[in-house]
Amino acid sequence: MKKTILITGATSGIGKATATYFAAANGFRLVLCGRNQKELTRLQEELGKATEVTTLCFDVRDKDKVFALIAGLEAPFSQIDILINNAGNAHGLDPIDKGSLEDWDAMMDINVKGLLYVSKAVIPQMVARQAGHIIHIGSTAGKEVYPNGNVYCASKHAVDAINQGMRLDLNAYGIRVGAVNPGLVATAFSEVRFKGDTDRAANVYEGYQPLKPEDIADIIHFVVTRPYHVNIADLTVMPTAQASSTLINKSV
Ligand code: 8X3
Repeated sequence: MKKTILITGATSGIGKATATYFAAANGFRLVLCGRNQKELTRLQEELGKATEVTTLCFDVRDKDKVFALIAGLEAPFSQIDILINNAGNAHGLDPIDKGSLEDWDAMMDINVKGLLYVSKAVIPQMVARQAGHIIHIGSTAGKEVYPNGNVYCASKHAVDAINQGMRLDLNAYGIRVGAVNPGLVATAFSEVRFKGDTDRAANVYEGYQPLKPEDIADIIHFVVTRPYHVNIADLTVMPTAQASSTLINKSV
């Protein structure tokens, strides 16, 4: 029987790679969520050749829309078996005394509060069925703090805490909860962080082999396809060239 997988932030980066990966894999139908209706529609057309796909256009910050659209899902998409909390962004890389309030709001609102809204919209049906799987896309920035990472790192440390807390609280219902925490992945992440400064963004991934979004999609698929008694609770993945947020070997 096919499982329904809901992916937030599905129109770019790790989310899009994960949607593409699961469409090609056997046994999954997709609920793709994102802010870009045009790209959602394009993905629905492309991936719809391989499996059933529906789309929900919302910003995870818009809690009314998040709850309304998820509640409005119809069969065969209404039972969400797997939730991938992927939507997230970095805004700026400034020392704490120079950071912008808008950037701070965006990171806390999207990475933390948005993740909570989507989770709260999905968890009750999982509790009722006493089954389900929630995977948070955290970050190495949720495991260590690096210079100028301040609020972004705080938001990802919050994801780490939410992952642990959710696993504790949903344990009684037999729901699997875990996180995948990537290090440096070559996506539009740095372009967003540096607000379109493509040279600065490209520099982040230059001189070594970063992870590709497909590498993370492959790992998420591994996590999802373990037997039900196996829960990957917390997985950190970095490029071989990366040992920490600040130590990258550019000679390998
Ligand atoms: C993305 C990885 O190192 O830019 O979360 O924080 S990093």
